[in-house]
Amino acid sequence: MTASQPRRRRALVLPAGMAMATALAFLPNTAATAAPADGRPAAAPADAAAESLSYVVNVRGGHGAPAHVKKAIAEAGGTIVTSYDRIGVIVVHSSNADFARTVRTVRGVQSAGATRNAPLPSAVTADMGTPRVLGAAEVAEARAEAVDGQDPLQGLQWDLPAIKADKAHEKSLGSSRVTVAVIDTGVDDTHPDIAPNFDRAASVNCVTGKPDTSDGAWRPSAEESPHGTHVAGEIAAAKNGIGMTGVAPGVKVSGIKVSNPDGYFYTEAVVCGFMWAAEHGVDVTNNSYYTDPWYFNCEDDPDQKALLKAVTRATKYAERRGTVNVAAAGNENYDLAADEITDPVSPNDGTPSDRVIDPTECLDIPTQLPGVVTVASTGAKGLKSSFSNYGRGVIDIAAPGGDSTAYQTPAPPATSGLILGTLPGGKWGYMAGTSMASPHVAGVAALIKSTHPYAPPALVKALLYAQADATACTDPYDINGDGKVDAVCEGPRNRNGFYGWGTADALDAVTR
Ligand SMILES: [Ca+2]
Ligand SMILES: [Ca+2]
Ligand SMILES: [Ca+2]
Repeated sequence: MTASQPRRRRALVLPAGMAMATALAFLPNTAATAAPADGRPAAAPADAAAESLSYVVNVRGGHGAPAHVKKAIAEAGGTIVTSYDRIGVIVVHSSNADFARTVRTVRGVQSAGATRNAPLPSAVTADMGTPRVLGAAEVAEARAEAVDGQDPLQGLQWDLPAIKADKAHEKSLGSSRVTVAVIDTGVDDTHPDIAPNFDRAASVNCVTGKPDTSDGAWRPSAEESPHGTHVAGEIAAAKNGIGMTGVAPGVKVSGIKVSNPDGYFYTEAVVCGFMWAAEHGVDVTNNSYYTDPWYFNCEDDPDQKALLKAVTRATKYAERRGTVNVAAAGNENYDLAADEITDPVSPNDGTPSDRVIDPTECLDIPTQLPGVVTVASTGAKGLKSSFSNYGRGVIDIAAPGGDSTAYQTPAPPATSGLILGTLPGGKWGYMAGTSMASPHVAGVAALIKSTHPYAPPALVKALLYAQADATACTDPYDINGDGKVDAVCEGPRNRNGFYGWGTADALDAVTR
């Protein structure tokens, strides 16, 4: 099966029996070439001027767009798609190549920028790999070895004991009054492990930047990525005697679909997603992606500045409304605290070029935004995953996202170093990435919220960090064993660049 997958989805597909030589492709310097969608054909930027593009226009929040701004948007050839008045973010389509430059000069417009380089709708098609679907023999073997009181596939989930979730479930599965929203490629709520815990009221399709609440609009199509469905199962697959068990199998999970059919996560969709979560009682959002088309957004670029402002306002609004936002740190083995990084993939819907940026000034959205929980990935040995981004003062916490089985081999009965999750069509399968680490932290945050129902986001985050098990730097870090150091960790055992405050702890979340 060939699936269209988001370019910047934060999962890697690592074959279980990956040979060392092949696995090297995931190591530093070559990590970018191993990124999921680098084979995507580039759209010609010249096309962009001729066809309609999408923009965000930021004005002062709270009162709605002033009439003269609306008029100026229309005069500049823009059509307002929707307006998030509380945060002062207006989503606009325009075919005027000078639209952003024109409206930036209007009184009351604080910033404005194109959210993409590809025209609407994008004609670019991705041809991507898929997760490794669990075979019938593997299911049968896992079922035969299943422990009493556990779901049949739980023996394959080494990631649950890694955060003491198995022990936690003896005390609590989490509260059905808590909802985690999966802001992602869509969620297949008909899956038998997701259906029992699905929150329809908190689910929506935000792909155009404007909520589409029609029934099932939150689901991925057959051609779209299973990524969001995998994430949803990691968080809240039911403990129901079927399949697997999520980190917080007693909480609710919703699907907020924000990626378009080509797999791009554009700013207007992401803003819509956070606003929907904020206004529909969502306690925790999981964000296993970066906003396209820029891996890093620099404030000295007028377009990127507008995208940065729009998503910052939306995440802050959601947090003020009680939502803890959790996000994947990324899969390029970048040191996000370094003086500079060369980003070879942006803009990923135009013509990318090597761009040297300072990651303390140009931000990876949403994971580096203020208030967002930044999650690094660990493998089956509890060490930083070969691909995981890191950085002292940037990483808040670590959790299992898997790694090549050759680098970090799990103890039996688990057989794969990747992470088991749910897949559309009633299947289960393995994926790896910081995309898979973030949901573990979202699940633990949901357990904390279950234990402390009145805790505001700041307290949930404080408990998350205080309860995390301090994990000292791995030094030297030579994850592929070739004698060359692959990344350097800085900081003390309770606050360092690989693991932040430590490894997430599900047992403390339900008992303290
Ligand atoms: Ca189950
Ligand atoms: Ca602990
Ligand atoms: Ca090495």
